[in-house]
Amino acid sequence: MLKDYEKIKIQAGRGGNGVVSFRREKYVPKGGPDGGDGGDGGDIYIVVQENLDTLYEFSHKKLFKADNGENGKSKKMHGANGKNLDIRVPPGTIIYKNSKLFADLTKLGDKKLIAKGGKGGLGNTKFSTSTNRTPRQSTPGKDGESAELTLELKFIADVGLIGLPNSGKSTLISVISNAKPKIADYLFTTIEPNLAAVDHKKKRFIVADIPGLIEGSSGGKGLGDKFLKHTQRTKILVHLISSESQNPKRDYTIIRNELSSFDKTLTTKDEIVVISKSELLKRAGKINLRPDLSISSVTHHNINRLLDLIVKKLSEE
Ligand SMILES: Nc1nc2c(ncn2[C@@H]2O[C@H](COP(=O)(O)OP(=O)(O)OP(=O)(O)O)[C@@H](O)[C@H]2O)c(=O)[nH]1
Ligand SMILES: [Mg+2]
Repeated sequence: MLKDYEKIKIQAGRGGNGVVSFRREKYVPKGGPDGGDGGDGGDIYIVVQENLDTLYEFSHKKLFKADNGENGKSKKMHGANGKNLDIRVPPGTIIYKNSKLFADLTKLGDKKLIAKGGKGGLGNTKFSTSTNRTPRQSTPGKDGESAELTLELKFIADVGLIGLPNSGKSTLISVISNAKPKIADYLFTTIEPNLAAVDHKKKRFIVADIPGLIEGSSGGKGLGDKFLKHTQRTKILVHLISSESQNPKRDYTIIRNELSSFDKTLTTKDEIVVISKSELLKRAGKINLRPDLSISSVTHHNINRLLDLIVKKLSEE
């Protein structure tokens, strides 16, 4: 299962305690205070990393803690600070902290402090005054910040590949990228969205295969429309309609209606309308839809033209 929505808990490190201690040296019976401060608790950061396109890790690990600071020591020694913790998420992760939108991280390397570690406490050295040279006071470290996070992943892809089941989306991906998706002559072969990187004429773009759209998806039919959120950030849509269809225009309208029910702005995205399996066209006869292009993933007819068109449109965005 694609993991694109998870809840976790985070706990930044607690500060170490300050300590009460007095110098002990030969021939100095009453040494002054020498208790050191506690170290600060570790902070927690959210970091965007490459090669992650799911929130899978967060489906089984639910609690993330940064290290506590060490307590202070005698000889005015400061306790060590707790180590910070980086929580690594894929590009396109939206983070809610205690149910409030905290950040929408889209770029590799983006890094944000999400929970501050507690301050270390003060050792008794800090309480020494002219009137009190033997303070027995120190303060405890402070708790680190804790929070509940909701992580929601919306893929960052350039192109959303949409179309009814069996329209040839996965086959197209297998022809234009190194991805090896499952391909078969039945509906819902692909059950979750996949990302594939396509290199064409020194340009690279990311395509997301959005499976499972059928009439009624927005009402929960089939796989439902939950995967459509992964098209929201794409720059363009490539809409495949099989030449084998009895009624290509109807196929086209079904998908457009589903897009519109999910999110009206999806229908304003730049779209390339493609008739797939074009080498079967002769048999299928005339079709009632004017596509931008007809392609065949089997004979490779117009595949390069499709890629050219995608690159051109992406450069116009
Ligand atoms: N003749 C011909 N068949 C094709 C072509 N492209 C795909 N097919 C066939 O069409 C069927 C469906 O292809 P898929 O790529 O699995 O279709 P899909 O859109 O990914 O389908 P789902 O994963 O179910 O949504 C398979 O049997 C493919 O071999 C093509 O260009 N020509
Ligand atoms: Mg498929």
